[in-house]
Amino acid sequence: MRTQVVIVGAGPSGLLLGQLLYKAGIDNIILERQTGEYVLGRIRAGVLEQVAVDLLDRAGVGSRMHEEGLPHHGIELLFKGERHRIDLTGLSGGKSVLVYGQTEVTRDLMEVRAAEGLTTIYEASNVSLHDFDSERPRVRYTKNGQEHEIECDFIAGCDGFHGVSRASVPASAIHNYEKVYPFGWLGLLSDTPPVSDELIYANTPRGFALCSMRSLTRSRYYLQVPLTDKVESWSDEAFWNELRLRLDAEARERLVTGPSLEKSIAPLRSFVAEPMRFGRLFLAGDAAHIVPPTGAKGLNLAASDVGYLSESITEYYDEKSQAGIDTYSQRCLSRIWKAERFSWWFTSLMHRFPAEGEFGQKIQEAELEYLVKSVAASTSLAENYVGLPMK
Ligand code: RFL
Ligand code: PHB
Repeated sequence: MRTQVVIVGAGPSGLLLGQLLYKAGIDNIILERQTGEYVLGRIRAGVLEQVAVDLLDRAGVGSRMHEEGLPHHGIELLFKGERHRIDLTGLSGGKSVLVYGQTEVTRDLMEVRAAEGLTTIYEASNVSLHDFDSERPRVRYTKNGQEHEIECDFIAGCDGFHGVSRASVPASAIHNYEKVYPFGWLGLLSDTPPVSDELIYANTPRGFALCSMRSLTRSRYYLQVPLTDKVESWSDEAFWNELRLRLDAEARERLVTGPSLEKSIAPLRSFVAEPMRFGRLFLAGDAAHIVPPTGAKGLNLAASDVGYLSESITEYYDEKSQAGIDTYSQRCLSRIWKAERFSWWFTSLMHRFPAEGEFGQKIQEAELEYLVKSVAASTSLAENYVGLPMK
C-alpha cells in the first residue's frame, strides 16, 4: 500500500488533519488503535476558540457546530463565596468561544470522512514507524492478525500522550519538559440543565470546581480531587454533595442533579516535547504537549498544530517548498508555550495547593482580587482564554 501521508491516531487532531489534507487534494490513511465507538466514548474538551472554529469550517465540518454550539461571551470566577464575571468579549475586542463538545467535533469529522470514502483503519495494532529520517518512510501495523505495510512521504503522529509516535524518536533527539500537579479532576456528565448560563470556575477552601456544559440540557462538572482518589469510591450523590459545598448560595439553590452518564478522574499535567519534527515525522496535538484543562486549551492547540501542519504539507506538494515544513516545529512551539504558560497560571490561581502554605494562599487571594478589579489583569485573562492568533 502507498499513500502520501500516514496519520497515526483518529482523535480530533488526526481526523482534522486528514480532512484538511483531503481538501487540499492530498491522500492520507488514518491508523487508529481503538474502535470508532471507543474514541467517541471519551468525554473530554468542551470549549472551542475561534481559531479552532475557523479550521473546522475550513475542513467543511462546521454546519452542526454552528447550529448546536453555544457562543459564550464571558466566564465567572467564584472565590470567597462570590462570583465575578469576566467579560471575554468586551475585553478581547469582540471575540468569544464556542461551547461544543469534543465528542461532537470528532463525530462530525468521522462522518464526513466516511461520506467522502476516505480510509480509516480502526483496531490497527502494533503500529510501528520506520525510516522517517529518509525520503521513504513506512508504517507497519497488524489488523485481524495480518501484518501490513504502508509506504508514504510523511508520517503525522497524532496519537496522543501515550502513543507510539513520540516514543519512536531516539531519546537523544528529543527534549521533554514536564510538570505534574498534585491533584486530578473528577468529571461528571449528566442530562441536567447547566447551573448557570456561563462557565463557573470556583476557588474554594474545599478545592477547585468547574461548572461547564455541553448543551442547554446537558451539564459537565469537575471537582479537584486528590490523586489517590478512585472514581469507584465517588457515588453520584457524593459528587453532587461535594459540588454543592463548593458553590455560592445562589448556584447551590439552582443546581439540578441527576444520574451520571459518565464519571472519570484525569490527572493534571503540563508537558512539552521539543522539537515536533524529526525528518519526515511530525508530532501534533497531545502527542507533543499536554496542558492542564483549566485553560481549555488542549483541543484548541491540537487544532492549531494541524492547521500549521496541513499548510506546510500542502506548500510542499503545491509549491515544491520545504519552508513550511522546516518552520513547523518553531511556529507550533511559539503558540504552545504561550498556552502552556496560561494554563499553568490559571491552574495555579484556581486550585488549592496545601504544600504552598498560608503564604501561598494569601498571595492567591490577592491575585484573584486584583484580577477581577484590574482591567489590565482581566484583559490578559480574556485575551488568552479566547485564544491567541495563529500568525
Ligand atoms: P487524543 O484525543 O488523545 O487522540 C489520540 C488518538 O490516537 C490513538 N492512538 C493510537 N492509534 C494507533 N496506534 C497507537 N499506538 C496509538 N496510540 C494512541 C488513540 O486511541 C486516540 O484515538 O489526542 P489529540 O487528537 O491530539 O486530541 C487532543 C485532545 O483530545 C485533548 O487535548 C483535549 O481533550 C484536552 N482537553 C480540553 N481541551 C480543550 O481545548 N478544551 C477543553 O475544554 C478541554 N477539556 C481536556 C478537557 C482533556 C481532559 N482530559 C480527560 C485529559 C477536559 C478533560 C477532563
Ligand atoms: C469542559 O466542558 O469539559 C471544560 C470546559 C472548560 C475547561 C475544561 C473543561 O476549562
